[in-house]
Amino acid sequence: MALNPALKGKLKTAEEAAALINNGEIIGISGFTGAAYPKAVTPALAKRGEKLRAEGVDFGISLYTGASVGDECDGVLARAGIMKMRLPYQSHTDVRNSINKGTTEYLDLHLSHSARMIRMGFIPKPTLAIVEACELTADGKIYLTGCGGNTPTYLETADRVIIELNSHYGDTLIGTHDLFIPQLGGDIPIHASTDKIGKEFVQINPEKIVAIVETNLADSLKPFAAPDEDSNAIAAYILEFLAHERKRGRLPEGVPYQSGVGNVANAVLGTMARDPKQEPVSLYTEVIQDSVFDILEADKLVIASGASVSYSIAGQEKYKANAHAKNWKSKFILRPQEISNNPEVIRRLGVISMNTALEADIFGNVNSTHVNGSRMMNGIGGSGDFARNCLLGFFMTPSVAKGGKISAFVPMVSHTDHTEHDTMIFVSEQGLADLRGLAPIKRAKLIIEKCAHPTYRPLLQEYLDYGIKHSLALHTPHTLEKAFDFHKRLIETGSMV
Ligand code: 0RQ
Repeated sequence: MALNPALKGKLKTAEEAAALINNGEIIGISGFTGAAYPKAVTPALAKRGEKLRAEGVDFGISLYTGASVGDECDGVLARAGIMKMRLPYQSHTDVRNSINKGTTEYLDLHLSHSARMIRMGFIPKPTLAIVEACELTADGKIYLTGCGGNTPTYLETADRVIIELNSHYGDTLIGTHDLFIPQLGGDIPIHASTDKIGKEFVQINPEKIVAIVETNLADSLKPFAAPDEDSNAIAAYILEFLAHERKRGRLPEGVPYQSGVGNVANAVLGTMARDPKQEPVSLYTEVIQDSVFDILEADKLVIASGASVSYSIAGQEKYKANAHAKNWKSKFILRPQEISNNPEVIRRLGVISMNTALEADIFGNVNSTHVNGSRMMNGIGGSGDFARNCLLGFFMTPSVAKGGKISAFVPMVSHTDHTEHDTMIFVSEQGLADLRGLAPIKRAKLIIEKCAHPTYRPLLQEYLDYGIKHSLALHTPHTLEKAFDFHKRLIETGSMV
């Protein structure tokens, strides 16, 4: 794919492109969960910013993404001390530290909301977009790499655009995109996970392109560890429950799955792939990970529709080798995150949703984001988009963290991302609690019995019993003077026990 001669004049080095970025710039980049983020211009920008700051010059930028991005964006910019503001999701240690130190302001947004808020001007529009592409035409057609993300909106709203033209994936992702920007009052006519409603490219005015930087760099995602015992146990409970629901006639065939990131999500999809009784699987999800290959190879994948393909290095090579050879390309649809995570579509399709909680309380509220109510972990990501609008929703977590010092099940969550009105089924390695149709006290009893770790069951039961005797009301019998005793003990003694 030689660069069109009309565009050759815009070729620059990463350093030359970074020199075009001003102090105070709002940069909207491609990238979603470690895929398709810029890898050359942002490290050059970090170096430039660091140098300017060492010379006493004030320099900082705001960074808008699709979701979490690699160290070549989040890590370098946070370490250089030039990330003044960040949205809508991150999961990088250095960004997290910068947020929790108060150096970086963070807008933790539902992933489906961010693009429209920017287009509407509720949040300042990006002044510059830096976008990874695998192909570019002289008339301004941009073919994206492994994510839809918020990229179409950043390309539409930014005044200037820098393209990282990355040859790593070759042409294997061309044709997998379905790019569609919804309009106020307009429909999103997706009636099945396989439906395509948009374009394979983003069209922009080519005059907006101020630099093109050629690269050949992989997404630097770590390989997945084999699922641990807890993840396998959680996966087994979920699959047993789904089989039970199907038998009772409460689970229609063919409804798609969303699974969050990480170990448990991989364990669930891996177990599905190995189960000879498993029916064909459709994914209407946000992040497509290596576990999709197990389903593909078991010949059980109908379609994987998502906002990104976040493959390990080995996974990227595997995809490239099979994209044409086995026509794997036809099994993927990459969408903007306001479509992959769209409440209207999630509800219409009846998605089965699986996400991980940091902690949950006995009455059914979930904290996905804040340790001890104040320390940001990653962000709500897409969990809220799916949890509130799915057909069936699971929140999964090991029953304890930090070697048993922390119980994932507490009297009252220290921060609420998903309210009791949005949660349905909790699962830990101890068991599964189906909360549907249960009033708060019954929920509490079931969560304590099925999901809490045996060490913490008596303490949780004690809180519930005390509340039933002493609370001001018996609908949700909290006693506020004791509601955070678990967290207070953790802060004072290092353990919730
Ligand atoms: O700490 O890394 O120091 O060992 O939190 O926990 O169990 O490894 O689980 O990596 O799946 O992360 C909720 C953060 C879970 C994630 C969260 C500590 C624990 C460990 C990580 P260490 P695990 P995961 C799809 C949907 C919100 C966004 C979302 C998340 C570390 O799943 O960000 O769902 N979810 N998006 O030891 C203190 C507790 C703890 C705790 C665990 N109660 N208190 N620390 N840990 N529980 C993706 C997108 O939207 C893009």
